[in-house]
Amino acid sequence: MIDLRSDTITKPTENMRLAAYHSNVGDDVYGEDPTVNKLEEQAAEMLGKEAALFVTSGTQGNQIAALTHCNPGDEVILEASAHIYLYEAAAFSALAGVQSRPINGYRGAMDPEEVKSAIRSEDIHFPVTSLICLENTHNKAGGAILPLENMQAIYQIAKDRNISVHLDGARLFNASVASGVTLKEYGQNADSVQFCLSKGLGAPVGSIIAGNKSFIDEARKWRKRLGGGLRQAGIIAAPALVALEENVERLTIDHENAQYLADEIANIKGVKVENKVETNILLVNVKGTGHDAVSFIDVLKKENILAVPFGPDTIRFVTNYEVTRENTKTAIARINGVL
Ligand code: TLP
Repeated sequence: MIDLRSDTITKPTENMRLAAYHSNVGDDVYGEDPTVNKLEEQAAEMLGKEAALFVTSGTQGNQIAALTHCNPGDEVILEASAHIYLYEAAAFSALAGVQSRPINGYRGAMDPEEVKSAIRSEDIHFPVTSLICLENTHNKAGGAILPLENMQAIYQIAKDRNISVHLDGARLFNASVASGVTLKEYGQNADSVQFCLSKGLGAPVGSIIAGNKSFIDEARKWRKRLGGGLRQAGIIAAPALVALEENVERLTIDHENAQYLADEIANIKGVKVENKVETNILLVNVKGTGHDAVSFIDVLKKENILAVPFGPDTIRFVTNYEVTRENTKTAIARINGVL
């Protein structure tokens, strides 16, 4: 089976399993888990932030950020195909009680001028704009990298209006490795940053949110309220430390494999790559095969290839460390075989 559904499917490596086995643990709700503390310190340092918090998932990290930055009834500006808007089961409204203000982007990037004009002025009829969310890399835009200048422009606008910026950096390491922009440079252009340990980095569980100390103190309280205060969490923080140590640079391999798939798919009749492949995600339009996304995925499944639908006629392939170059070649041969 060649599993291209997501980079979330990666299983912990032997080193991760060994690290979990040997991890030094304590009760993290008391702040006494040395492995969690080490992970949080290291993650904060990598992003150039004062503090960080280990959370159970990317979704939980994004939601804690909204709960911490916003009050119920506030408005949040985000890109119209942001993960937070499309794929978090409306948690922004269900949990934080905030209203989303979506803005169409280009390859996941919002036009700073449009962001500026979406910020609410003082008016009895209007909600308060308290947060702007960015996503880098942008999932629905096919792993697109937000240009640093775009982030800088939006961050400046936000600061001029005293609005917070949250970066959903579920795949921020992919962006950094591919663009050469450091995590700190990205981190400087957001007040809070969430990144996932359990995607391309390969850890079994968890995400980080980072920000200044008072933000993280409050976020820690929200994590507790949401039932995310874990006890001997070092057992899952230890593999995450291995992921940061061993799996960052190798993300380039996933990017090369995605590019390889895109180049080969370009030669196959009926299928068409929709996005410029910058990282590890590929959006493939299957309309020309006579199938829609769901039925083409069934065809692929019979060939032992897994993918997810990403639109009526679009399927998504995500490369990850379980997928070798040999696998990508086999996938191409199988796709060629059915078309
Ligand atoms: N994305 C998952 C699915 O939910 C679609 C995937 O397979 O890509 N932000 C972004 C940009 C994400 O892509 C995801 C996960 C999350 C947040 C949420 O992370 P988790 O799954 O850890 O809650």
